[in-house]
Amino acid sequence: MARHEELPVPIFTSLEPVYGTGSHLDEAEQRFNKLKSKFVEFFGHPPEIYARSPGRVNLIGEHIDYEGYSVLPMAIKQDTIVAIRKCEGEKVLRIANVNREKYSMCTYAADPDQEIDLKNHKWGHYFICGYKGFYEYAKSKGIDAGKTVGLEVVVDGIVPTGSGLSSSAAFVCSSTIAIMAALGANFPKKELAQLTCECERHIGTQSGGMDQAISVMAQSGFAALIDFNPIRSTEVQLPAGGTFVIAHSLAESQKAVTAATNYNNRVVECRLASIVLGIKLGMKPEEAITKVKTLSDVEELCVSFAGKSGSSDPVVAVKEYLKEEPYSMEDIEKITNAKLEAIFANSPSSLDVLRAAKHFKLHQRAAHVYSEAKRVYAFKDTVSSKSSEEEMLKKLGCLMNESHHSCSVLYECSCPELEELVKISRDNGALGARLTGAGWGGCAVALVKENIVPQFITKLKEQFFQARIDKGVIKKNDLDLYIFASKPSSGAAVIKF
Ligand code: NG1
Repeated sequence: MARHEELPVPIFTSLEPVYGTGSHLDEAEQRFNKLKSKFVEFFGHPPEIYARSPGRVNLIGEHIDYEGYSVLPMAIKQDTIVAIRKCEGEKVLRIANVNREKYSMCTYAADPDQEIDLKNHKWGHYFICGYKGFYEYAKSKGIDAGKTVGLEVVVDGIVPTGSGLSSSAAFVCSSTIAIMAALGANFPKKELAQLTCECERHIGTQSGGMDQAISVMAQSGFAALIDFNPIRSTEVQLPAGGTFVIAHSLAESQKAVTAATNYNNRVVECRLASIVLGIKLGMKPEEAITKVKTLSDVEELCVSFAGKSGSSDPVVAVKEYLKEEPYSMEDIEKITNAKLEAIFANSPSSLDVLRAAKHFKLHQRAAHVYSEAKRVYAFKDTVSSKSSEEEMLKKLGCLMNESHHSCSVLYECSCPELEELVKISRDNGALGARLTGAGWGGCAVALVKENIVPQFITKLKEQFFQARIDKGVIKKNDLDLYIFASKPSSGAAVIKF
């Protein structure tokens, strides 16, 4: 039997298979009805087809997907729905949003080769990522995508933006799948996961593939271990007595805007760390520069170095060969025998990083990546072990706490609001709590025993959110958008009524 990621995106004729029953279904029905009536209001007729893709919460494995390491996220119920209709006449893409006050209609030419104007950030750019991605993929596979046509589109997204819950991937994946369905194609889920990861890079971040992979491939009731190169997803059954509570720090993480100093900066630092390690461990500089792309590429060298002292931990090599003090550009160029601008000449977003950076922290970033990669497997092994549920939850909580410490101290992707939220979560009985997603704002995720979830949420509302309500940062009535318990939800789907 084919593994589920080999299968195409499921096509449903009703909402139950996606949203289950009860209040989730009622809420979804209302959203689909509203989306349809907005479509009629904007374009004068109903859509032909809908596609939806969820956001995700990453349970463990932060900032390691782009280094080639496995991660362990789960899909959440909040998703983005894209309603779409082809229009044969005009070759224009019209992208509207149910929330027209916040997101005004964006119009683009129906041209898959168009460049995205990164200097002029617009919400509709994420749809264009999917549009370009669809055609790039079709071309690479020799699939005839036919003549370009106009598209009318209305979007309804309820994954909070800038929250570390991957609203961007939910939007890019639902857009790509809607375009694919409107044009009569359906690619296997793992191909879609790969293509949506690549096409989201048109927005300027050098993202790994975690968010798109889980959004496309998630299965209701399970978290997933996602491996890369090739992409593969393995179901992970979480212990029933624990619940993951997600809370927003209310600091918005503007990943695309801060890419040069935050997200892409870390990608570049990891590349530099891996090149320096490669050279220190015996590679010729030219060879390291051309062959080594990620820390996983030099892991074997590091492990065999560690082996000399009876260890198998790559961090032993990091401690030996990467100094803790920040490196200047010149320090690194002395080791690489090449200008950093030359090494990154083909990557404009990396050149932006070099222009913005004062120095580079290689020891800390590599130590985070190697140790976090191990924690992902320790998490997976713990849930599949024979330990009692009590022990299992305790161990998972510890791993989450260690992950947060590493993100905060070594990777420096936390912020004061996240630190406060994590501390309050632990003080109120969380077995473990950590930032989730890229960080620098956005959400924290806490592992809480099922039986204390209501009181845990009440305490966080009192101790973290009340002061923000008093200051007018958020409205009391919106609190449930900012703190909620989450169970693993289903992945992407096409809906055709
Ligand atoms: P967020 O910003 O939380 O959606 C980003 C990346 C992931 C991963 C995490 C950090 C994108 C689309 N996603 O997630 O691939 O690297 O940061 O673990 O850039």
